[in-house]
Amino acid sequence: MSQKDPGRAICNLFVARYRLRGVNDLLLRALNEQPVERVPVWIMRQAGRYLPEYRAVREKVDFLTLCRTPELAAEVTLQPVRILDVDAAILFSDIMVPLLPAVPGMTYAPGPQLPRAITSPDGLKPPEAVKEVGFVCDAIRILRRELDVPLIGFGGAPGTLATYLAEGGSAKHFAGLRLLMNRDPGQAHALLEWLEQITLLYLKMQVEAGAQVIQIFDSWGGELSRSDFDEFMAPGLQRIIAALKTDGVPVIFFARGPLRDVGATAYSVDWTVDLAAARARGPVQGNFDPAILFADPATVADKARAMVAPLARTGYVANLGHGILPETPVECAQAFVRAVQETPCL
Ligand code: 1CP
Repeated sequence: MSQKDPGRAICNLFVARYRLRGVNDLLLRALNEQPVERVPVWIMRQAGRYLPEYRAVREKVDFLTLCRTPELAAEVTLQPVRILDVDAAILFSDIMVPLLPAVPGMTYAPGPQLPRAITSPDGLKPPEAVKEVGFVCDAIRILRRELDVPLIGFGGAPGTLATYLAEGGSAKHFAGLRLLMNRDPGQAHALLEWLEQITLLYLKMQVEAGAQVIQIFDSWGGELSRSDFDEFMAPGLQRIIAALKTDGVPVIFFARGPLRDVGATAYSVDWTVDLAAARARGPVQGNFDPAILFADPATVADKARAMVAPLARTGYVANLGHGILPETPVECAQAFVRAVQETPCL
């Protein structure tokens, strides 16, 4: 990443302000490749069903009510910061939330369920309708007052959102979008461009409200061939990421499988990717296999130290390679975080 990268400018601003307030800015410094005393760590999907405190809130309200109520969304965002002592918070919401205005009748069970599969933006609301989900911004504003670690905002990549739309929700095999890309490439492009506009507006709303880092989740991008990814997905992702970086926000791009360059500040990689090779290309995040958190806490700590030690310098953010699993023992998540935080930098 070049020194002229605009993402660095805002990062430097936040770093300066945070130093004055004496709060934890390790994530911002690591993404910015500035010196760090230790590697920052957080956990993808760190607020969720593995935490008894989260389940207690969910017993009272359904998932969408939780997302739509800023005080509750802020509360469950804070839970893992308190319980695990992680170095970043991630807004509690879901990748499908910005599509609520356009897709009435969406429910969760536990993954998103749509009344019907959607393969075209025809007849749906224009991208600007995303402004109706302002409750997300209200949650961000509450969180910025409460937090002493950086706040990550997030969205789904257009391709991953399209995967759920084309399927009508969660599915066993996600072939719907790939079928559409072959059956009617023009319509696939139209759907993806509509989602690109929604995503950019939505992420900019979060930044304006106070999100300091953006992570884009492309959970299904790795399912595509290189040429399909390059043709259908990469240009839109590059436009979204370039626009956010111009606004001065560091962007982490998460995908499963191979690391594909889309101009991000940092790449979040899964456990099938060689971490040292990924780090050689630029700032990197990852890539502990969430299944290791099912070993005993001492083994978890040993394996966490083994992952972090060779990379213990700036430009690296420790995390899992994908979201934490709902059955994960809390003490193993805590052992992971603590082991990373106790590993000194080189
Ligand atoms: O029953 C419940 O309480 C709902 C379970 C749940 C939760 C806790 C869902 C439904 N979403 C979430 C929160 C969520 N989703 C966060 C919260 C912030 C955090 O703590 O990290 C985030 C970042 C997401 C993002 C998300 N949702 C992704 C991308 C990341 C990934 O893991 O790949 C995806 C693919 C989704 C879709 C989704 N939403 C919910 C579920 C169970 C799923 C997966 C469904 C499926 O693929 O079948």
